[in-house]
Amino acid sequence: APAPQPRAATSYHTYAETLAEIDQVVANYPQIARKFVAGKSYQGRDIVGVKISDNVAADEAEPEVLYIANIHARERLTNEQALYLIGILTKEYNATSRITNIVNSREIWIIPISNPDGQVYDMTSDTSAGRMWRKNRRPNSTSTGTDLNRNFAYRWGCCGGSSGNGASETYRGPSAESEPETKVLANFARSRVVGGVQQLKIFLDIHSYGELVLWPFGYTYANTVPGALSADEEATHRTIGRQMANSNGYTPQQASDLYITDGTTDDWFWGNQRIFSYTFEMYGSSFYPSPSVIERETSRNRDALLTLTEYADCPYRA
Ligand code: ING
Ligand code: ZN
Repeated sequence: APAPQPRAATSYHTYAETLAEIDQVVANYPQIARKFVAGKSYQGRDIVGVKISDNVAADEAEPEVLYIANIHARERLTNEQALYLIGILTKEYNATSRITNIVNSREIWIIPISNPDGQVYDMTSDTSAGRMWRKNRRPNSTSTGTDLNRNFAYRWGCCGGSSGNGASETYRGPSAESEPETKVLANFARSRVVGGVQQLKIFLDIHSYGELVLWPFGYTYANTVPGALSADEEATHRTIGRQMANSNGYTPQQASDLYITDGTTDDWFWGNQRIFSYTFEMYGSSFYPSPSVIERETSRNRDALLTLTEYADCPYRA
């Protein structure tokens, strides 16, 4: 019999609907899905994730992968992509061998809404075309909000593509990791260091839009970690990015070839934590594509996401 397919969303999930969906998944699949709260946003909302693995309650010696989405509030397809991934990994477990193998041999952490205050603000009062909000909702000296994807602590503010003006869409914040949401994500990654070894081998930050697969660095056109890794490892990092792009039809490139940025998630996860890091820019020519594309544009990444998860045991990352 064909594997049961998750029912695709027909409208964008609010924060509350996302939490309800997570509760439903963990109730339906308690052996392989567990809810976790990574921490709280500035306004006190839970930053919620789902861990998916066999023996999910145990911390097994399996390579780990972290997926995050909606660090930018208005990038509405990205939460749907995370929920899609949670859906296929659970509903197809013991039905599709590729997924069974992945769930049995990996620990997969998925945080669908990394910026809940911004997401709620963007969706409040209008769920079809939102408020075009990007940042978090913490007040600053001139305005509101820090761009969380400019607030990470690797070469923060060093090189361009972020702003010191609190009114800017790319405001980097008063200091690296100044924002509660940044701290929660970075602390979560640091918490996965067990016995001095980072268990997370792969990180993906899902954005929209532009149909791109990006990899570090953003702060420089160079692609090496100073003094660190083998040329082979650097090359493998890029090869995996190109392989995903080959699968989903996105354009693969180093982040700095799009534009120079500093303080992004990818640069910190790679430069500081030595986790293979990627950013997707999903489909669209706006942040609010018709919900009728959710099914097509999330299932489009099925193979890329499964491939990436499989690469968590890449020998360079053992
Ligand atoms: N674009 C990303 C941004 O934060 C990006 C592009 C991501 C550049 C990661 C460099 C590194 O500007 C959107 N749409 O947010
Ligand atoms: Zn974004």
